Amino acid sequence: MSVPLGPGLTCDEAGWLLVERGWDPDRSVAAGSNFLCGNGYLGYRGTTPEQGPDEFVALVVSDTYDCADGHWRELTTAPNPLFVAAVVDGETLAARSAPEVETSLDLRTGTFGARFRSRVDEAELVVEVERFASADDLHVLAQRWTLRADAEVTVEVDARIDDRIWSLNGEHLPDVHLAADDTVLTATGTTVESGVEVAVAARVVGPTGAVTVPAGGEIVIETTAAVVSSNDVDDPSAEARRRAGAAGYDERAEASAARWAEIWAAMDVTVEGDVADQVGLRFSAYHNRICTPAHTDRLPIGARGLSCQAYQGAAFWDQEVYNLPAFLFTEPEIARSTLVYRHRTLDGARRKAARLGYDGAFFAWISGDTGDELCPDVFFTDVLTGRPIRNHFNDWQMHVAPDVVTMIERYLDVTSDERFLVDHGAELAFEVARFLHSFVRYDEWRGVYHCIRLLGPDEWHENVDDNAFTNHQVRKALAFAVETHERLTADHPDALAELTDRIGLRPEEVDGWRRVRDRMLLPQPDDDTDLIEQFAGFFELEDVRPDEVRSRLLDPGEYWGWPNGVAVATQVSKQPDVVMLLWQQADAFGDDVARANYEYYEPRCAHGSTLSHAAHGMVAVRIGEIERAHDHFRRTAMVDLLNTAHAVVGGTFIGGIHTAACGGTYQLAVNGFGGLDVDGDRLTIDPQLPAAWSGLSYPVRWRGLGLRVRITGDAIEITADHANDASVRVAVRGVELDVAPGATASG
Ligand code: IFM
Repeated sequence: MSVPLGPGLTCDEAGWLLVERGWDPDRSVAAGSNFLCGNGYLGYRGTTPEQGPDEFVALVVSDTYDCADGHWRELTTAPNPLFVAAVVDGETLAARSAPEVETSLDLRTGTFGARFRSRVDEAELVVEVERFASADDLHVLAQRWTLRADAEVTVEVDARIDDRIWSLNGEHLPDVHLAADDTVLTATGTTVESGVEVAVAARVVGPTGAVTVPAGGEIVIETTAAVVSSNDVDDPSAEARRRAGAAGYDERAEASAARWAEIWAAMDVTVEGDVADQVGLRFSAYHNRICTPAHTDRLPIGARGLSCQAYQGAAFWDQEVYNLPAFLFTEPEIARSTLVYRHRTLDGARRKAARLGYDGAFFAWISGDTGDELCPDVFFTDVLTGRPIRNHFNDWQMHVAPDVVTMIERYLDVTSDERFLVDHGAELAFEVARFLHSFVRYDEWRGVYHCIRLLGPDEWHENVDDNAFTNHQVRKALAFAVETHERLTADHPDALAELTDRIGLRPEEVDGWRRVRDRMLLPQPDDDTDLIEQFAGFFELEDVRPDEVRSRLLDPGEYWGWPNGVAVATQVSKQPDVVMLLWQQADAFGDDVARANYEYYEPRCAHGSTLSHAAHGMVAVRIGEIERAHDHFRRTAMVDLLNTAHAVVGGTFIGGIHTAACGGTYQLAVNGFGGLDVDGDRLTIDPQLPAAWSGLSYPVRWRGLGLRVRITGDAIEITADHANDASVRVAVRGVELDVAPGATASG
């Protein structure tokens, strides 16, 4: 039996298989992203083999940043090695025009499927497709294409590398060279500005050209393809050919499925009682994993992953706040390598700080392979005037810098990975502290430090002072830098001496961090209302709700924010800001403050970012508003499946998978409803499930130990892995348990 999720969209009862019936051209951007095959190295959109660039076919390759149009540096889309078309009587059999069509994604193995039925004269023809991006050999894609006919028919089969490429901003591979030897086709090209050679090879097995299919017969084309760039090896073309020819479809499929089984064993969360939530959660975990370049610590997690080139295949603050935490308790080595990426790209952040007149390192708002700022000064257009809008995301939205540092602190709390702190974390924290120290302004009259002229998480209100979220994050990051300095002084003096020497750190700098930490202006809850003001003067803005503001639009495509959008002079926010603070610094405020601010700010939030619902959901769980949190969960888990976000804003394409929502969904399920956290040297579990969930179960990997938590009604069961070499200490609703290897304990 299938379970309905949305128009045309269903899943199986086990919550693994997504199926879409029918063909809705309006959903083609979303469907291609949703049914993406990927593996952190490449992403191949969920389109059918006969489709072309005008239908958003894309093979997005990581580590191929290039600026082709002089404005946007983005990942390169490569020639399509999986193109297969069958032409009968001059007509291409196409899913788009077939009377019956079904596409699917099996999340268990990351396998895309398609099936469409067409009639040509007397013959009924069925095309079936199966495809995956190998989780085992990350350069490899494989596809099996089958055509069945119930009456004899002659078809012209065209299986090749399609060098027509969908690219958002300019042609990155203007000259693609096609070649073929006996068994393998290749396409090679070099990116225009960065000079990266990209090679795609395809081994096509099966009959091509004019083929007669007998009545009741079939033809099968199996393509094993590989993509390699000169950032991987010296001779990408030879390597791509080698990998494409190394093994056939079945062998590749088996190896990939085996790797997926390991990945799911580490991260699969099961929800009992609601199949839609189950599949939404798995869909999110799948995409959060395949958008992550887990194979390297050199590359970022893109805000749209590898589902298309939107947001340039680059990292925002989303990476640390949304994507990374989903790995903290499942594959902590991925969380680590994501932070090592920030360390490796420190020079880019240093260049940005210096360019803008600051010290230390100011992380790019949009960060690619070097850490240099990729966010252009101008990216939206005023739809009413056609004039460009200068948004200040790249120079004023500076909370990304302390956000990275506060996530380092969180990573250390969870993992106690001292080595990371010494080798990478300390330098990151010190360089960010230098930046923050140079950014803040001292107010002699009040004796406090301010953050002025900035942009907090709510992107519609630019040019504000003392944004509560930012000021608190700045203080936290500085406190961490000071503590780290003290810790290294005590425990790792040699490493500190080396670092101090290398970055030229002076003792008075650390004193300066202490001073700012102690005198930072920290917006506090009002004594009467408990409300924290989003930024200085926020409560003086017009107090209206999102619907009222929406009704003032002259054009539905108008940008709501800076400098003169409809939300700017109002208290309507694009996304949580104070609520974000209550999530990220939960311990800093009591439950009453959390409740008052959630109740005040949530109705004034337009949820104009897909980052919004997860944050609200986390705070709603904290204040015991579980059903409201569940509503946020559904909205964040289903944003892509139900295609509820805009693909174009202010004239800029921002479609694709919303990877932050994916990471947020996972956090809301496990750390929110599942109540998983850490307190010193013990795990804490304090769950609160939505009424629709009769059970929740999740795996945990923590400090080298493995366990599974199972919650049903009021019962909580912890089963420790047999392979553990010590007991796991867990506080279940405040009661401490020591669970021996292989044992199960109940709380
Ligand atoms: O980082 C986010 C931002 O908070 C809202 N706009 C989209 C960005 C990328 O997801």
